Amino acid sequence: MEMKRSVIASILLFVLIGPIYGQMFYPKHAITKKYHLIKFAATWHGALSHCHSIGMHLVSISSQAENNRITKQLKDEGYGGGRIWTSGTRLSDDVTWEWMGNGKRMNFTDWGKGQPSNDHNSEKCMEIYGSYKWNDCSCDRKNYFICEQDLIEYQYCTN
Ligand SMILES: [Ca+2]
Repeated sequence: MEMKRSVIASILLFVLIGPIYGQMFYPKHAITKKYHLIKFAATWHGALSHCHSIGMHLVSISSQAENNRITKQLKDEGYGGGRIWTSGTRLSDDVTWEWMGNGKRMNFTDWGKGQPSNDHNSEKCMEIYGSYKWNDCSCDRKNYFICEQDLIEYQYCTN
């Protein structure tokens, strides 16, 4: 009986204290992204696996704001006109463009004029090229690429 009572007391304590405990150890946080331009040339699959190997993802671009941020960073790093892999691809069903980095469909796009052109029916991966516009090209091409890192910023209450 005594044993039973202490088990119930422990469960009650856990239920009551749990949420407070959770608040203490999981404060509010926001995820921000950091982009790393990787300056060696790799195929699209090579770029994808390199980013994974360093705990990141090959970059996905989900909005105009994100596109602007990446364009600005490339300019700042002096890579105007360089060809850069992103995780954009239509490899999964040959039709639908999606981001391999985050598994989402490509909603926002910024294709260059006449792109995606699918030259020789062999362009299934997406690169940034020319004036920072998007182009579909062969996944076997060797490009520099951008790995995307999720940074978790904790926001502690001060009052
Ligand atoms: Ca093309």
